[in-house]
Amino acid sequence: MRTQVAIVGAGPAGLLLSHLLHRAGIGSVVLETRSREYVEKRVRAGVLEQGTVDTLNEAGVGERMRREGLPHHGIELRYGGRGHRIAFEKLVPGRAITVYGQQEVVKDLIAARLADGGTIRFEVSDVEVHDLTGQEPAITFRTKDGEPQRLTADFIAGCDGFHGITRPSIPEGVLTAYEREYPFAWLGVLARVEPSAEELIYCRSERGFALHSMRSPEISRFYLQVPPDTDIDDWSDERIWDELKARLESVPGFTLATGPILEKGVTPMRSFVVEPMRYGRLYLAGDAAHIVPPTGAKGLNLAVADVRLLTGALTAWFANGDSTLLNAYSDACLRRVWRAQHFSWWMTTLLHVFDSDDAYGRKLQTSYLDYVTSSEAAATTLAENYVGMPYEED
Ligand code: FAS
Ligand code: PHB
Repeated sequence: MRTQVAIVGAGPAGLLLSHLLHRAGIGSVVLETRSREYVEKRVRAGVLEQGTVDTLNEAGVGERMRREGLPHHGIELRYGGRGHRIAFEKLVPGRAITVYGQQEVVKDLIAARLADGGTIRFEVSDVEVHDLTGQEPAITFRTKDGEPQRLTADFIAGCDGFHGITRPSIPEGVLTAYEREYPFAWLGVLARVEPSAEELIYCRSERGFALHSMRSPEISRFYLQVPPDTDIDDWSDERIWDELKARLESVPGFTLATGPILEKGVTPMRSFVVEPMRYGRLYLAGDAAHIVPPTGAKGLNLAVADVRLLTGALTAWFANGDSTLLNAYSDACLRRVWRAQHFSWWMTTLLHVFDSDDAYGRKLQTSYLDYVTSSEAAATTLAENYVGMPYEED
């Protein structure tokens, strides 16, 4: 098999890259270890930055998002018994977020690729990359039926997430990794219950962080800060609702509606970046290159930003052999990646309870929250990062 760009991973990064390359007249093949059903059901991110929404609309895959997505023009910071709205319409006029599940974006992209005759090979195995520094890198893998295959290409895109094989295929000593672990995890809950507020609520309670989010007028999404080694089996539905109520029902007049829990799971919290995001003809994009704690809702959106840049760079190379943008790809991505890394770390340290914090540390945290919710300048920094900084290339 041969293609122009071989893409490892059918998450948001790999699928959007394949779609944008197709629109630029560039062929690709996507290899995915999981089944189509699995990737379309995987509940992950829920918040799309303005830039992500614009990118999906411009790429012709935004129709269902426009119909079913929920535009939001603010979020609430809840602490000390009070709620404080960060009003995007006032602080960053014209920019907002859209609540639309990552799995919906994945469904829309898979449907578009297949409708355009794109090639996505699901349920492959034994994926290995070869000859990354040559002119014709290759991927060997087994098909769903166990048939050995070799795919050669001009370029390989590593879009296989944090646990994929492309980043580890880069020889020792080439990459520099930057990492920060957090002393807690998030317990995520999907429930069939009408959201109890119209917007997202980021709540800092003495018992720990809690997030009220949603997927639709009938489906709510919640997160609880829990110890890093939490076993989900220790959390009955009743215990989850009790803890969510204990943290979120901390302002007068707010009652948390409850309902059947459809899914629950524990997600570790980490910050991670590798530099550079390329090696020879292999280019990393999305979680394969960087991870952020979900507090800033940046993970999926960073993958989109990487893919926009990689599409532009590959288009220039295939059009006239110009490798300027390919050579600049990693640095261009990393400028946005590090801005999002800092914002995600900042939101996480602002809103979570750190057992290591002494009384002084907790007073600093409250003071910072007071500042962000009383100063227009401070609130604007949160708002412009949350809705997404403008793309450098625009
Ligand atoms: P992905 O991990 O989405 O996709 C990688 C794909 O590669 C997967 O489909 C995987 O099956 C496939 N793959 C892996 N190894 C392979 C191999 N060897 N060969 C072929 N395919 C391979 N972000 C937020 O903004 N908000 C959130 O609330 C949030 N919650 C999250 C919860 C969880 C449990 C996780 C793990 C992540 C969460 N994220 C969240 C981050 C997440 O949304 C990512 O940022 C986003 O999925 C990044 O997309 P990709 O880079 O495409 O990586
Ligand atoms: C979600 O709805 O899944 C979500 C929203 C905001 C975040 C993280 C996750 O910061």
